[in-house]
Amino acid sequence: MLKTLCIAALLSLALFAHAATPAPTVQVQQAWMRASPPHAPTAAGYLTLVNTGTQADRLLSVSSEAAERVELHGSELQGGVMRMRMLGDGLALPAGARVALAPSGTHLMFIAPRQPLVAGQTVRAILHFEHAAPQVVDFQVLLLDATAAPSHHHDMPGSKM
Ligand SMILES: [Cu+2]
Repeated sequence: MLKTLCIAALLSLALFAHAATPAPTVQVQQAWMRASPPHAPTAAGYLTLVNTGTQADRLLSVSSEAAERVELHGSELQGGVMRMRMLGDGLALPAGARVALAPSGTHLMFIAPRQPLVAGQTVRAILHFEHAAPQVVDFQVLLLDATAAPSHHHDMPGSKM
């Protein structure tokens, strides 16, 4: 009887401890890409990340079987030309913050997509965070002129967009 009570107490303690330290959580919203012609050297992916956890997190990398590799890029205006740079140490996601990846800003760069991106399809990728568990995301492919978003030029070797 006493033993049973002890186990019950331990179990409830364990449950309480678990509830007191929620797992880091990052919500993914509005993941999309623009449809691209065959043999396009790159394709940009956009999404919004919301850190609903209580500690800062970081998007470290992205993997996808739809491209040779996926890089995290920032964009900045230099002499009237939008240039991008690789974010080597990832993207900071402060606790409670909503971080939008959008045209002319931070984006995911799918290098050498294995297939043309066709509107209506989805492109699957996996987001890897510093704390949160890896997360599978399906990017919705939209028509090239589906949004009024400004064009985004990439000055990468071999990239002619
Ligand atoms: Cu880029």
